[in-house]
Amino acid sequence: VEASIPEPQREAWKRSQTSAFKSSDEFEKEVVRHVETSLARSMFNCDEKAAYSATSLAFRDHLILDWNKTQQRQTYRDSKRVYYLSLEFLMGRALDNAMLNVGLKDTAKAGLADLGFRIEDIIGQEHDAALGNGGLGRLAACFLDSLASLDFPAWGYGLRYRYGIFKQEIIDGYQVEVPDYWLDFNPWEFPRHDVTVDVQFFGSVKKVPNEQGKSVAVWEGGEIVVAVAYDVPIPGYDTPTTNNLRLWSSKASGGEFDFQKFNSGDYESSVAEQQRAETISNVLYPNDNLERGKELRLKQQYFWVAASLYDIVRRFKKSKRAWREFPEQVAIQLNDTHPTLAIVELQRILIDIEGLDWDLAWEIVTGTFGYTNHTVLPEALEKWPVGLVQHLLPRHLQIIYDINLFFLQSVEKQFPDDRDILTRVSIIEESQPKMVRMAHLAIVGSHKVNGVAELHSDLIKTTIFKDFVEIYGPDRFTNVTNGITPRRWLHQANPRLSELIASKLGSHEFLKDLSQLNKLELLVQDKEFKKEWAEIKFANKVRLAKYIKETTGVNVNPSALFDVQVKRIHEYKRQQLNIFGVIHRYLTLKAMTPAERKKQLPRVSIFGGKAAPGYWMAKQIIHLINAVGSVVNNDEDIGDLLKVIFLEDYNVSKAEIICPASDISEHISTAGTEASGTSNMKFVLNGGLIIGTCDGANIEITREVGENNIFLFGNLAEDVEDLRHAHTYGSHTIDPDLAKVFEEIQKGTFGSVHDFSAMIAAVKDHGDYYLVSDDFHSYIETHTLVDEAYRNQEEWVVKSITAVARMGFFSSDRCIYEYADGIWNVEPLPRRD
Ligand code: HBZ
Repeated sequence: VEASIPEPQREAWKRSQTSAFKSSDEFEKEVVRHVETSLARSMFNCDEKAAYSATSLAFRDHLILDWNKTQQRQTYRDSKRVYYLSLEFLMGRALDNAMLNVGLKDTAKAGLADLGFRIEDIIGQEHDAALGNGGLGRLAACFLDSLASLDFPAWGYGLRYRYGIFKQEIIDGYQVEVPDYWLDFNPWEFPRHDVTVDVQFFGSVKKVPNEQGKSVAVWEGGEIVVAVAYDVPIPGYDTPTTNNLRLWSSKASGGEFDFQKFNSGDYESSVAEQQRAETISNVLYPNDNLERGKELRLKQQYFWVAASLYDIVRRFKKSKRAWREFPEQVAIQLNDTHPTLAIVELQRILIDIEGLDWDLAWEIVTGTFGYTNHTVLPEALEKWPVGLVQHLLPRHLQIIYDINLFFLQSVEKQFPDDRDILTRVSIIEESQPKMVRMAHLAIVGSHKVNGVAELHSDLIKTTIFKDFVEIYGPDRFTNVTNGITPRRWLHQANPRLSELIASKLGSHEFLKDLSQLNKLELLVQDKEFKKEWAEIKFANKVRLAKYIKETTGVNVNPSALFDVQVKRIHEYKRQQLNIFGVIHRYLTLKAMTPAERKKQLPRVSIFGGKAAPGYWMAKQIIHLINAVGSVVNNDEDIGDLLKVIFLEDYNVSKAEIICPASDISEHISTAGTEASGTSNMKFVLNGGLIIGTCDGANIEITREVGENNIFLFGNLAEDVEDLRHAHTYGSHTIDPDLAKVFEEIQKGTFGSVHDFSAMIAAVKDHGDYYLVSDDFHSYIETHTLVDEAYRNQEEWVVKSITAVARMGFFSSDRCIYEYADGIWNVEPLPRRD
């Protein structure tokens, strides 16, 4: 309040108000101004990088003016806000998105051309913001886009990693990790050096009497690390609403380093403290669906959660409302269990600092939080050793024990004759060492728990969280099937398709209401439309073929069937099944006469994805794919009939080139393991069909697009347990076609027999946990069906159009409405007062 300008001077401010550029002339002026002032360059040394920087700064100015107005309006209205807590935001590039959402891409294109640049080259200069691993992080980014586009008052909170997910290089067929230092120039963030939070670690707890003689806990000692806010504006599509993503960066308290120590000659320890503090936000952990229990990871979690909650509570307190109104003003969504300490931290703030009673505080806490689960894989469920929590966060451990005590007391009352249930649901696992089960804490501390696709939400209710359904009843559990933003994944990635659709539907409204795509079904027999549809797919394949040539040196025929599997490399996602299938195809082709071969349909098998650096088996899978590629791609008998490509360093901006160029994409996880999947949605929305198992969102995609427009294969989730049991206790025979593939590998056809033996042993000798052999036959047969279907291009295009027309459900806008309605109880704000 003290910082605001007094009434009499406000006229002068209003007269001087800045306004954003609208025409290409104004845009050019802004670009030149930024080149000459912000970048201190001139027309004599303005390369594409500088032009990118200046263009971004011009758009940033645009966004931040909208951002200011949005924040003022949201503060003035003081309605309920959503806070999305996620350790990952996989944002990709910002410039193209900003241009499209603001609606000034054509203006910028003309302006840049006038100044001597091609807009695509300028867009291509940007380094991806890659603060995430895979689906979970990208989902957070799609949600931010939808929240802003739908005018919800919403903030994201995350960590400002200095290094995002590593850059992947393929050297001699092996993955090599290179650090992703992306911050040397990032025009999309605003450092807020005045917005800081002191975060405490370690120390001890003592009980002291307060004024009323009641004993209260005081957490003291230990060390302080400072969180500094960096704000990233999130523009909505076709709305002035611009929300905020606040990322925290860590720095040492007491300035850069301890001068006293420095002056007394203890240089090393003064710098060490600074470095220890900065380490917290230094690097993103590169594991997806695996938890390794590292102390630094827990530090990251608490650091981010404590800073975010302090900020949220500070904002709430400005409204001077009563504490019990907190859940009516604040909804906090936990993106997986990574931010679960927020539950404990809010309880701590309310009881230790604000002096509320436990019960009222706990009612506020559970009314505030919602928890989204993204996996049933046991190795991905977070657990922390009690000793580690005790050491790092002594007061939080006490509160966790109290939460658990009250929870178990109520369970005991409910099920007086069942001792086992207490052991099963306890937040503390009585193992050696004892562990804090974060998922249990998240369920107990939230009013809603959701899975991310129907099958997955059913599975969590019947398996890992079954007891909690008994305890709380089914209403605490719900489903919100994932979605993707059509702005980035159709309009931005596939501009020609978006324009074609807009020309037929009469406007771009479908980008705001994706269900309108259904009107395309009326056109499936329109010859001209089908022709254009097919031409666009072909042009996208030509673009990808060019990219493949540039990056791998391999020529691929854009008329071949493009078969794509891009996602993190993981045994449960079964890239090994795909590459075994490719080898089978290769052997089949080799066994043919040249005349027979001539009749075969050419195919390009395209792979991409990163393996977690410590995931040895995933790295072997990458190696095998590359090894197969170097044999097959150079086999003169085969020529164009089969090419095997591994695209290095798959990321968001590459996905934007790859998704529009697939004929078929692979979503082939062992049934019951992939919670949802979201790239399946991206491919279908771009007119590609999919081959998949009955897993995750594939099931709902099938329901929407119809069984004729998708290729399903493999065992069902309900049969997996029995099959695994049979592998271990019965006789386990390997599919004969797969056995031939193994023999070929073991002959050394693809080199490194030793390297690949573990992949084969996993299937043959170690119980084939992921059912590769069980599903192999059905997989191969289904690929034959794909080939047959593709031969009939007429029909294929009809399938492609029909599928796109029926994809409306998978917009992340629909997800956000479901969260807003069923979990957050928030409403959008009107765009203007
Ligand atoms: O979340 C993914 C699921 O595997 C996928 O099925 C789903 O569509 C998507 C969005 O709901 N999960 C992840 O991407 N998980 C992680 O990346 C991850 C990262 C760090 C962890 C654990 C998991 O510690």
